[in-house]
Amino acid sequence: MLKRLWILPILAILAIAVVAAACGDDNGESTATATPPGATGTPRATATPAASPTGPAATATPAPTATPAATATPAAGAGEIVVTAQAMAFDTNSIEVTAGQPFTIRVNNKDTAVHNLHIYTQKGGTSIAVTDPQAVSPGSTGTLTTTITQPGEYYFQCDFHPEQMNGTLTVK
Ligand SMILES: [Cu+2]
Repeated sequence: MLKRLWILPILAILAIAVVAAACGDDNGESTATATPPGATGTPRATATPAASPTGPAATATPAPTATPAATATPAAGAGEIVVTAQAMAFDTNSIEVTAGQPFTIRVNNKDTAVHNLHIYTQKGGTSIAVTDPQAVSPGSTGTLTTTITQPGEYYFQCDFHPEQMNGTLTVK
């Protein structure tokens, strides 16, 4: 009788344990399955937008650095016209400037002869302006700065080689 009395509670405990284990497994599986989609989806969505703002902010920083460089380039070349003298010739026979605005012509003498650039009202006309110095030595530069208020076509030449080196200065 004693042995049977011991067995009953043990069987009951085992039965309860099996049911509890079964329920526990079901709860564990259902809970585990439901949690991942909700939990995983939310953090990922939050993480993506957080990373994106960081990227554009870092890209925007180098942009301001590029702006000053671009602004400096046009400002330096705005009022100056460069003309090269080489092989007894100017590299252009046409220069255009704006009426009433000061302009500078820089003559780079890359030749072995002396040159200059002289502006006249017309060929054989009245002098308006000439480079400083008036005789630009080989390998050096001369500059001419003036303002012409009257629009029209003017004449420029090298006084040392007027037939080979000349052109038209247009004032608009
Ligand atoms: Cu010349």
